[in-house]
Amino acid sequence: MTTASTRGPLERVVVLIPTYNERENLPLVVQRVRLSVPSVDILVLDDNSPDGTGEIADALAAADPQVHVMHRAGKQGLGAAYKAGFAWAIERDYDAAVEMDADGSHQPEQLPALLAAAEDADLVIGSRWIKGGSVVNWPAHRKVISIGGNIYVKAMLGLPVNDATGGYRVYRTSALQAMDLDSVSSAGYGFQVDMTRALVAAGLKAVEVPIEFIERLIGESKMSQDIVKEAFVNVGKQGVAHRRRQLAGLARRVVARRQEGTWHSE
Ligand SMILES: Nc1nc2c(ncn2[C@@H]2O[C@H](COP(=O)(O)OP(=O)(O)OP(=O)(O)O)[C@@H](O)[C@H]2O)c(=O)[nH]1
Ligand SMILES: [Mg+2]
Repeated sequence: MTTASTRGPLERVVVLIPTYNERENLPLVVQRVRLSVPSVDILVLDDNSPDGTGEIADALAAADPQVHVMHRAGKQGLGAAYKAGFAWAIERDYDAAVEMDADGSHQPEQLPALLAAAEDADLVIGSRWIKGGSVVNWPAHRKVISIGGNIYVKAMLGLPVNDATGGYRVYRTSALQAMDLDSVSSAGYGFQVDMTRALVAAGLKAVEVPIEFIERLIGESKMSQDIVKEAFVNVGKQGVAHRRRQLAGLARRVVARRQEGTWHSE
């Protein structure tokens, strides 16, 4: 298990930016990251975007040695792209990997606050739903889905965070190595929840830092009903398993105390 003693300042950080049809957004977000935290590297994970985002990423990488690109065969979902990015970061001995959307929703200018919190945590989640967090330009139904989804997740899985679906994150690579990444299978929003569950299950520490999340201004959303459904069903299944384990643990404790003679029913 990773403990506080193995944490501390992050020397080498890579920002993972998954892209699918983000040709207009990518140059801007890359520039903002480089200006906000000049020491960090960037890895663009492009799933062969039909709009040519991959070529734009190549041009950015050619102009800046701190920008890298991974070209992937086709659209395989956010989760698969991030997992490939985590492996890339671990292989190259980065101390931390950041998850950041390309569409400007996650503001690079807020990255220093997330990185500072990561000095004493294994996972930092940029949170919309704690004090100081906010969402700009979301219609009421998106807020309801997100807040309701997070209440559902908390009730089912008992996770110690308010924004388990949030996708602006810093992971220590030591945590990514310590947790069971193979148990994380969801592709969409469920991926973020699943990652949080697996990290907490490994005894690692997740904290939240408030962020202002800004809805994308340019380009199309890849959010779909299927992604929401996948998250709902998976969290439900895991929630039942989680509560079952809790009940089994309670039953074991009752039996053990009875045997010790320290359990007295009223
Ligand atoms: N590599 C890769 N990136 C993806 C895939 N799906 C989405 N993305 C990227 O993941 C990030 C988040 O996707 P969005 O479409 O913004 O999803 P969202 O933020 O949940 O939806 P909106 O709030 O409507 O923008 C963006 O940078 C996308 O380009 C995918 O299958 N592969
Ligand atoms: Mg978005």
